Amino acid sequence: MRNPLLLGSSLLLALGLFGCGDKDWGTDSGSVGEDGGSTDGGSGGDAGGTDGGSVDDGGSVDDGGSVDDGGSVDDGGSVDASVTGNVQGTVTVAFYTTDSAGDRTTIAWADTPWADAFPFGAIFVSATQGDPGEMRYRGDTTISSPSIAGDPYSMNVTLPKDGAVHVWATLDLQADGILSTSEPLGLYPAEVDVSDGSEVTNADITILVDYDAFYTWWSGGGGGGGGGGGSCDNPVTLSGTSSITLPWAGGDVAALLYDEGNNGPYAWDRQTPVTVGGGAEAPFSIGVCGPVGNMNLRGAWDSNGNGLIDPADMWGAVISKPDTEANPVDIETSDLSGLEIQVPLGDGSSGLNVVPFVSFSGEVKVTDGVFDDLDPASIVYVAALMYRPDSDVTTETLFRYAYDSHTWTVADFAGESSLSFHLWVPGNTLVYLWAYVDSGPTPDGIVNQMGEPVASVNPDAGRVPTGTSSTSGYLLSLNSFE
Ligand SMILES: [Ca+2]
Ligand SMILES: [Ca+2]
Ligand SMILES: [Ca+2]
Repeated sequence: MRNPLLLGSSLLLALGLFGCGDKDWGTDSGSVGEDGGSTDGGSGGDAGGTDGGSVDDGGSVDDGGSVDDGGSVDDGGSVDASVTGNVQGTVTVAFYTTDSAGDRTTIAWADTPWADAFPFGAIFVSATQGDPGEMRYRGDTTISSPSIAGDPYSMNVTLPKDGAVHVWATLDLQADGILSTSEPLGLYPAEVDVSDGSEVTNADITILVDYDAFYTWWSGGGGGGGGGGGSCDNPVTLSGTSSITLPWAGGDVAALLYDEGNNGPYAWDRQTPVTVGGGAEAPFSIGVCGPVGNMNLRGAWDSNGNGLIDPADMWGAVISKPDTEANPVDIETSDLSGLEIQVPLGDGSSGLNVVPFVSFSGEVKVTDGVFDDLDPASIVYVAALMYRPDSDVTTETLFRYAYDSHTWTVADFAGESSLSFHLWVPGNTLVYLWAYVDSGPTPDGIVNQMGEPVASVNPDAGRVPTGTSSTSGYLLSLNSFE
C-alpha cells in the first residue's frame, strides 16, 4: 500500500481465468471498503430476505469456541478451560531467483529496486493445530507495516489444553488486503509447545519471495491478470448481499470467488457493512469473464480486525436459504443477481486449500560404514535448505538458509549405523535436502570442505519438491572419505 505502483492490482491468480477487462475484476489494492461505485444502492431492499430471526439461530455458529478462537471475536466463555502462552520471534522476507539449472539462489534486497522500501503488504502470523485441511487457528497477529530488515512479533496462543502448535507467516504479496492461497509463506520449523503462561522466543520465520515473478508483475504496473487490457467477450457480474449474522462491531466483509478446490480468490469485492438487525450486511458485485463453470462463492468478515481478509477470520458462503450452502455456483454467460452470502456458515472456518507445512523424514547413514568410522569429534548435520548449497559453507550460513535442520554430536551417533531425522518444511515449494559432516578432531564450523563427507537426497542437487503431504523414506548416505 505504500508503493503507488501496487495500486490497481488484481491477482496473479487471475491469469488466464479472468484475464480480461480493465476494471475491478477483484478490487483495487488498498481499497479497503471503497471499491469505486460498485456497491451503492440496492442494499436496503434486500433486508426482507435476510432478517427475521432465521439467520440468528446461534447454535450453528457457536460450537464451543473450537473455531478460530485466537482472534478478537468474542465468543465469550464458551471455552470452559483453556491455556494461553506467548510466542515471539522475527519474520524476515527474502528474495530468491532461479538460475539456468533451475536452482534457487539468493538475491539481496540491495540488488533489487526495493532496497529502500518494503514493496509488499502486511504479514499475517498464525499458530495452528492440526494437519492442513483441518487446521484450527489458535492465535494470530499481524505485522501491518513490515520492513526490509525484518520485524518482531509477539502472539498469544490459546488452546483448549496443553499442546503443540505450528507457527507460520503469510505475506500479502500484492498489498491488496486479501490473503490468497498462493501467497508466499514461511514456517518456524519446530513444533511449539504451549501451556498456560508459557513463553517461547526466537521462533523466527523467513518468507521467500520469487524475485523474477514479483519483478515481472511490478514492472508491468502491478496490474496482474486484469492489467493486460484485453477484451472480455462475456463479462458476467455476480451481485447480491453479504450478511453477517453475529453482532458486528467493525471489520469489512468480502465476497470472494474461489475454484472448487478452494484455491483463490480469483476475484472479490470488499465492503464495510452496516448494522442491520442483530448483525450487519453489505452489497457485493464481482465481475468475471464468463463462462468459467463451477466456482465457490465465499464470504469472509475481518472479524479479527487486522485489516486483512485472512483464514483466521469468520467465513461463510453463498446460501440457498439460511444455513444452507449453495456452492458451487455455475458461472456461464449471464449475470447472477440476488445472491445471498451468510457469514459465518457452519463452523465459520475458512476451509481454504492452504498447505503451510509438511514433514520430511528419513535416515542419514555412512556409505559402507558406521558413524564410528568418522574422524573423532566430528559433527553431523542434516538440513532442508532454501537454496542450493555452494562449495564450502559455514554452519552459521547453513542454519540461516535452512528451513529446518538437525545436529548430532559424537555423543548422539557413537555406535550408530543410522540416524533418523524429521524436518518441517513449507508445503508446495522446493527444498534442498543435504547432510554434512564437520570433521574432527577439531571441527572448524565449515562443512563441505575437501575431504568432508556429504550426501544429498538425490543426484540432482538434492532438490526435492515438498508437495502437499508429508513424505518419508529419504536416505542420505554420507560419501567421500579421503
Ligand atoms: Ca494478497
Ligand atoms: Ca482479518
Ligand atoms: Ca570442517
